[in-house]
Amino acid sequence: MPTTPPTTAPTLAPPIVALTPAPTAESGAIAVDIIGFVYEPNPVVIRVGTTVIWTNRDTTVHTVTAEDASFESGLLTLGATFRFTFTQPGEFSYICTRHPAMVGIVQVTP
Ligand SMILES: [Cu+2]
Repeated sequence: MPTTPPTTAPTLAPPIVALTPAPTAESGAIAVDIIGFVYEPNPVVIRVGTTVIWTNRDTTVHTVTAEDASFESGLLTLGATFRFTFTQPGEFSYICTRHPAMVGIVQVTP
């Protein structure tokens, strides 16, 4: 005789809810625009391992330069992008070397 199957129905696992940020061109990446001499959005708060992609939307050349020199975009012309993956938690400020009043912050949480 085969074993009697359990009479209770198996419990259905709750649906998996994807905790994804707003869609970007690349899954898991955060987009920051450089527009009107500001970084937008700013600051950005991300998890360790997240890639930030900056895109220059100005006709003026800008840079994305970490104040601790951990990343450096070089000169970004209109439409140019720069990406950096943050692998350490902390607060990282960056500037545009052409316009040092432009300051951005990336907060990286563990
Ligand atoms: Cu600039």
